[in-house]
Amino acid sequence: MKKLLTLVLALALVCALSVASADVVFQLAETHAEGYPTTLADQEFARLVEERTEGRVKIEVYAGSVLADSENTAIEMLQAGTLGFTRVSASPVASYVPALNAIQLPYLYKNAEHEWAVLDGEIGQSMLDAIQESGSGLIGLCYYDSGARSFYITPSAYEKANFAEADLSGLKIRMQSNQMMVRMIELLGGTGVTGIGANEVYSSIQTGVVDGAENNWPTYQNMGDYEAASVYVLDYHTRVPEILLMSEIASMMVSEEDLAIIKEVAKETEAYEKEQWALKEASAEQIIRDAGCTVVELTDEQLALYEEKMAPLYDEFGADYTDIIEQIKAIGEDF
Ligand code: BDP
Repeated sequence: MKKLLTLVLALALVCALSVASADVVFQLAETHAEGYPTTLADQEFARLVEERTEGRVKIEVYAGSVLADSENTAIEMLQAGTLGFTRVSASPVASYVPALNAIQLPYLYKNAEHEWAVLDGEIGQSMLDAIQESGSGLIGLCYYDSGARSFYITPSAYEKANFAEADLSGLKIRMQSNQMMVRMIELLGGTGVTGIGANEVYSSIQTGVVDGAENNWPTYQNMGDYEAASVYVLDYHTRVPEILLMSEIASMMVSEEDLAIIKEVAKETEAYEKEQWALKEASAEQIIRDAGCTVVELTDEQLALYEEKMAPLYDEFGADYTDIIEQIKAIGEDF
């Protein structure tokens, strides 16, 4: 009887242990607010991971920069293994994996279709692989749409500069934390200011720390920046995708089978995010136009000036990736 009891107890312990070790709970840090396309996609990713791993892997999504005050902090937490996942812009990731600059050079893509043909093709996959192989401690899971970025400034800054000539002399513009982006604004005559999170841009414009920033319609609207800088100059300089990242340390805490599920499920959520993106892009533009902001459309000749002035970035940041850049341009011939 005693033997039987011991056996039953031992079995119960093994079961409890295996249940406990099978259940891993990770956190995912997101900069954007609840309801933003990337947040919705993170949540869909978390839901599918839990469903497909039958509860072995759980992911809790924290929106609104709650877990990390900047995307760089989130990336460093992933490297340290104190955070499992984050959704960030590819721009700060390039500071850790420079090859990523090759897919976010200015005027690289003809349109969104061209960009997605690249991201969903061999080049996109090779960039995700490069993140993992770079020794950065990061795993790139998939891309999300982030449209095109353009400059926005206060009315007085708009008067001060000459946007028709792509001359931003005298302007201080908040840029993402990426040397290439800082250099981009210098090529237009302005000064790039980094170290300001996307959620701090509004107050930085209001207090005069910067004259403006640059972003897509949804972030310009959702962060409320259009209320502080009401002139949006549509130069569409870059298309910088979003990236969903996993910590390499976290990846060691799940089975190979579950890691494969995580990677597969992430890719599946791209389509969902793109749908949400299209809806948000349209509604954000509507809100901004209805608010009476000045939306400046540039002529093809004016756009060509921006492209020309920013062209040195191809040599300065793309010299090691000329093959990839040429391939991207070649893919563009179909669009
Ligand atoms: C937005 C991206 C977000 C970045 C932000 C930025 O979605 O990840 O934090 O730009 O400019 O478009 O920092």
